[in-house]
Amino acid sequence: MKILHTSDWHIGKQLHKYDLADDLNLFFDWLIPYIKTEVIDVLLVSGDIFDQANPSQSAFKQYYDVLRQLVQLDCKLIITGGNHDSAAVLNAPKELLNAFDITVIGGATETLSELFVDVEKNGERLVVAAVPFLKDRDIRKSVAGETYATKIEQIKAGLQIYFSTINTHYQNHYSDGFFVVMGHLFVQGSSVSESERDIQIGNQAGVEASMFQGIPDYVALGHIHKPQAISEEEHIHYCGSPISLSFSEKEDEKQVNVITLKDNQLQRLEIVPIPKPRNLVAFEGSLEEVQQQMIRYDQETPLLSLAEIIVNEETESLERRQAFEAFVSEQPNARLQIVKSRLSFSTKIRGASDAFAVGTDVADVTPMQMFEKKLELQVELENTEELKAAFRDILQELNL
Ligand SMILES: [Mn+2]
Repeated sequence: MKILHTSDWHIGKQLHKYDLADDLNLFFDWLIPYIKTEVIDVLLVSGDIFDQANPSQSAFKQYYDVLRQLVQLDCKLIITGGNHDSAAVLNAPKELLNAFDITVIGGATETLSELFVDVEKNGERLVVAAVPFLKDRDIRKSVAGETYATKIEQIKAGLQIYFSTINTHYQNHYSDGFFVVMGHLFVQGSSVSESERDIQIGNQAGVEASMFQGIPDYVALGHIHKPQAISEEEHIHYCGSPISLSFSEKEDEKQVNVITLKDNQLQRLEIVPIPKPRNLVAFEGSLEEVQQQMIRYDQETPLLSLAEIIVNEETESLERRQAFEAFVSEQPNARLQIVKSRLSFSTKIRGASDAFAVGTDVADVTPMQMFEKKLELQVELENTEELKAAFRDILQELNL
């Protein structure tokens, strides 16, 4: 039996308003024949199917188009919700998709047994605990008046209990199969990129890999976009997003993980690279330096390269600002599309300083960064740390 692990498709994602639908289509055009020729029996998608809780109509179309192609293959699909997904949106067609041998677990279920999927094929038995992204309320009973640190500890303890109950359920009901646990969460030891939403308070609520107690035969994680093994020995892996979703992922080699079973044991784990649909590039320096680098850029990929430009100039002047704006708007190289640009000055004119560098798009600023900037401007405030902690709690409650 062969299992393919992927995650974080983020259908509908735009990179600084540039639609990445073509990138995903190229991934799907590669994935479908791969599943067919390699005879993949089970496809696991560990969360963040969509980029938005309320996907656009074109995002839905892309999702159903790929599902339609997948159901024509003899491959069992297991899809879980991530922090970007709305459980209700993913679950809405659940029963219909079930009729096509697609299991969808949008969010935490009433009972743990509902998360278990038992797949038997060619004399092999695979047991999947399809754990979706777990919301705070799924794992923690909020206690009024507690401190921030204890809440984090509570989330961690809650996750630990949750996953150990999953292990116990497996041991009590299915102990002879190959056991895969899916999850969409931050497991400590992983390095993050810009595009993972600041959920569960960044890194602080990360859990240790030991939480899995070495019981699953493979842990198929989603949430972190950079592919990585958290534990080689215990087979705990992030397969990463199939396409680059932010400039911080520009160097990542994207992959899917393929697990081959023999006699209900792991026979082989393959890291299969995904062909790169486009380059994301960053150019930094003075305006002249950036101009030169951009003109020299000559790499060709199936899709247009997307550029981030960061211009640092010595002294602030209107003339430099205008030159920068003209440069950005003229798009100096046909192989490149500038999607993100920023201008900053080492020496500011007195009084001209503003909260963010010129060219900073409000979409690039997280709510937390915006709040911190606002606090910086309120010089008379003394309890800023408390305010930050309270603001973090609000963001967390709202799932932002
Ligand atoms: Mn994600």
